[in-house]
Amino acid sequence: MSDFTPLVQTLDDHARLVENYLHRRLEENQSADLSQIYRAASYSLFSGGKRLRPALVLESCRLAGGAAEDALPFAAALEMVHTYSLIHDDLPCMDDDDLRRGKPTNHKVFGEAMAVLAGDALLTGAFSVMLSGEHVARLGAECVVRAAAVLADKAGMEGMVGGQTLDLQGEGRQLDRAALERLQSLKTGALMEAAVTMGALVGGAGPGQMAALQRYARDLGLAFQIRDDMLDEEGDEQILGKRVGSDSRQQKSTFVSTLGMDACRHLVEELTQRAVQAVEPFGGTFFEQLARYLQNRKK
Ligand code: GRG
Repeated sequence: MSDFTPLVQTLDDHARLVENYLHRRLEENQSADLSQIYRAASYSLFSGGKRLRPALVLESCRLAGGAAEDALPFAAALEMVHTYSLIHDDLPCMDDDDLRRGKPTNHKVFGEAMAVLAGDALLTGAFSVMLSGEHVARLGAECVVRAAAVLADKAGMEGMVGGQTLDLQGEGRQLDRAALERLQSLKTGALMEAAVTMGALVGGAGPGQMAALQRYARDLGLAFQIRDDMLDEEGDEQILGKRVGSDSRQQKSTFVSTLGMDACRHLVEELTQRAVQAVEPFGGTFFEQLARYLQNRKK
């Protein structure tokens, strides 16, 4: 039985760092007459997410030999993009959910139009954060542009948006394993891969480290999504902070509906093992602990 106390402490430390940074950035230039859009965006941004993606950015930077703080704007930007995706995913025209992280979804509080704008503002704001002059002066334009391009690609049509598109198209149809893996590698895996790639770029990773981290992120992302499907079936709504059973209500194929619960458990184990092996040669204790921790997560 592993002791995850040090890992949880590291995740908390990273979350605090990123949240303080986000608070500073959002409060910096706020015009008094625009308080409503700031309130709507902040409501979801500071509603208690696990902050896994920013932690992956910071730790990848560190693994590659950089200072984690140098990657902070990328970690914050990624969390902004992730939050936008959740706000839009919950809208009536998408998954139509009324609960997220134990709180009413953004559109339930601020209305649909403001929720759309809050998502848009977080997406575009992420690029303002990454491309700020101060940050470019510190890291150099080439590094910043390359890392920002990674997020643009992985969040876009050949990334998360593409995954969401396949998800919508798949409603009411039983997808096979290959189709599901493709869909989820885009919808969930793409941002995980963006996280390690941005962090590794800022840290100055060599090709071996970069490839290992990307392999890790792909396997971790898939394991994370399969676990998500399992929790949607057998999770506790109180702990998850969202409704369970939404996939079957919307007639969506999941790894559980395609493979069954037992096969999912084995697959998560296998993917976790593979993820751990990918980073082992680089002394990735944080990465190993995180993969094992997420394997049995309850939220
Ligand atoms: C609307 C463009 C667009 C995309 C939406 C990410 C996404 C695509 C939808 C969210 C719904 C969902 C179940 C996605 C799968 C990925 C996933 C498990 C997201 C939740 O990530 P966590 O658990 O969330 O890290 P927290 O709340 O901890 O930040």
